[in-house]
Amino acid sequence: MERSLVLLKPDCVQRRLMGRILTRFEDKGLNIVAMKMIRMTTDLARRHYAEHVNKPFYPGLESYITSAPLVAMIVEGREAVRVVRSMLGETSGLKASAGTIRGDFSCSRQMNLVHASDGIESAQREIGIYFAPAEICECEPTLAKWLSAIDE
Ligand code: FUP
Repeated sequence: MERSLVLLKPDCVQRRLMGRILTRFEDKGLNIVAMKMIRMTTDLARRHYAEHVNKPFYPGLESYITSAPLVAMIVEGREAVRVVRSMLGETSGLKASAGTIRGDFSCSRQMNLVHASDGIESAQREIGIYFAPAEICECEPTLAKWLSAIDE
C-alpha cells in the first residue's frame, strides 16, 4: 500500500467541486485515511512548495493557495502515488487529457484544483507537513477483498 498527500485547493472548494472529486478517488477504490480543512499560511506554503519558492511564478502561487480554505487528505491504495497523479492529469488544465480531473474541470495552470504528491519520498515529506501520526485513521475497508485479488 502507498499513501499520497492530496490537496483539494482553494478553487476546488470555492467551485463546490469537493464532492465530485472526492467521489472519483472513492470510485477508483482508493481509501481516504486522513482529511482536514485548513487555511494555508504563507509559512506552510513555503514548506509545501519548497522547490518552487524562488521561481518567478511563486508569488502568484502563494497568493492563490493562501487565499481561501483547502482540504488536505491522505489517499491510500496500491500504487496510490502514481495512480492519483494519473487521475489528476498534466499540471495545466489546458493540456490535461479529457477524462482526468484537471482535463475535465480546469482550464488553468495555476487553478488546477488538486495537488497530489509526485513521488513516494515527496508523499512522505508532504504527509508529515499536514498530519501527525495520530491523525491518520488506519482502517481496512470491508470491500477490500472485492477491489483486487489477494495475490496481485
Ligand atoms: P504539479 O506537480 O502538477 O502540481 O505541478 P508543479 O509541481 O510543476 O507545480 C506546482 C504548482 O505550481 C502547480 F499546481 C501549478 C503551479 N504553477 C504555476 O502556477 N505556474 C507555473 O509556471 C508552474 C506551476
